[in-house]
Amino acid sequence: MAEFQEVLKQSALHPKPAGLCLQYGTAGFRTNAKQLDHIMFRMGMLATLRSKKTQATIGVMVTASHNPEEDNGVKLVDPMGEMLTPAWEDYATQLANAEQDDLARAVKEVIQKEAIDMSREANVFVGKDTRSSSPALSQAVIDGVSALGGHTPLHGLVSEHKGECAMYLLLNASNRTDDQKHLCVDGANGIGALKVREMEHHLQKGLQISLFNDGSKGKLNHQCGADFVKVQQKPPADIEINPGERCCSFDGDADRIVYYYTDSDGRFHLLDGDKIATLISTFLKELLTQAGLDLNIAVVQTAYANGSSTLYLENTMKVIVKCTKTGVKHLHHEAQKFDIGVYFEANGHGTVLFSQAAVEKIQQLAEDANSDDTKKRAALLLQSTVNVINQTVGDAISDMLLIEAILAVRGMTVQQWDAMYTDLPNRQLKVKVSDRRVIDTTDAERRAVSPAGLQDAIDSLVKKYRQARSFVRPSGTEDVVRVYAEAETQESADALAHEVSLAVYRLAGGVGDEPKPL
Ligand code: G16
Repeated sequence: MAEFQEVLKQSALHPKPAGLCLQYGTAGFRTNAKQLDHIMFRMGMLATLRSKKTQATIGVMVTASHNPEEDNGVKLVDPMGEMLTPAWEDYATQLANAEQDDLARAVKEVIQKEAIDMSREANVFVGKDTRSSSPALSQAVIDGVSALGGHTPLHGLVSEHKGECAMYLLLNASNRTDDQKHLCVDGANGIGALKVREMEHHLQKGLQISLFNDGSKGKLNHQCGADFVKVQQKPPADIEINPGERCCSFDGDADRIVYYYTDSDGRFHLLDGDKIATLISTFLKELLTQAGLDLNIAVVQTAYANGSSTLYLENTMKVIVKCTKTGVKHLHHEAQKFDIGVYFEANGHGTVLFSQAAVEKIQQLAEDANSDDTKKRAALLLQSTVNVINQTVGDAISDMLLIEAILAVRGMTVQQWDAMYTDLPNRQLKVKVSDRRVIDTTDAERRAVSPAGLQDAIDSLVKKYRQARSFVRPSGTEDVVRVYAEAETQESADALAHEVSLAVYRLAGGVGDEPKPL
């Protein structure tokens, strides 16, 4: 076949370092940018095959999101904007790890298994973040697409402006004071900062943004951004924030958002993905009641969700709560099972999904000339929410617009939002081990089944503290094991996280120095 001559010729220009083995993880491949050229070429080929198979356009996104600037990564996006289907994640790993002289065979295998008609057209959209390595790596993707005869149309995706306009109106029409309109945004020196710059003047009447870390000098995600703020539990390094001022941080590719403020005693308050899910689901539930619409609503979380948030949602809010493995792809699929599925990871990555039936019922009510004012207003607000939210994937900017609109509509301050429930003190740590795959988990990653003895050790450590919980899992985006602990006090959470880290270090092949107490 002519295309395999081309594969061999082109792939020689993007050679795989012999022996290098990488896994398609939580959000695709991620590692130091220097190791990724061959992966990009091969993912270009795989996207082309997927496009031929589905007869639809496939997306390839070159980004390492929250990771440091020197890393990069790639993920494939299916036709409806969803993450790549799991069977194809296995093909991605197989293609990525095929040695150079075995690549043509590995490609042929995918074609045969999936019975792909190679004469079909293929279209692949290639996107990239602002990392310095991204232009060259996305060129490698394009080379991979061309090697199998696919096309990479130059125009970008056209976004849906209808919803954003609806929210602009809402925000602009609200009677917030200047203080309430003010929002500090930390753009993490990434792509979100550039987009906020483009749109801020449209929002001015309802939202006055002070943009920090706009990419003009600082390094991507360095001492700033949603991951830094969430994990360090402090504001970005170079931001001066006044007590009580509402702030938010995006991550490098603007698919995560967390809010925060400091109080008059200088204490830092974080409003993470759990608080965001609570704010949004409370708002939606109220509107459903006002509208008299019988639609079920669920909140999907992961093991990282703060225990207080789960209790509040289940016992006070009385909404269905589900827990899945880490990774938005898992949350997304669970959320699709409900009329309205609100899903957020504690790290601020999430969105809201509305079923087609829910959208239709809301629309009917909004257009029903006989419905009373309360019902109509509720239906219109629900409709605006459907329009503003980016249902295909978490999007920090649309999440921010929705949160700001909810605060404006409810006349709520960030402090009142924060007071909905009190987080249990918690701590997240990382442990380096020689091979993180020795850790295997079950029960939505809440329990470790290997290595032997680790879960027993965690169980007996947890028993030492009140209101305590802890779990460990191998990261799918960094070469580390993540440790999470929460307890009644910060001292207990810190001590528990440290003790569990030591257990991981000792039982799962820790490398480097032993974890030190905090
Ligand atoms: C990605 C995923 C998230 C996940 C995060 C951390 O986020 O999209 O769903 O929570 O990685 O994953 P892990 O703990 O496995 O390293 P992002 O924002 O980096 O794309």
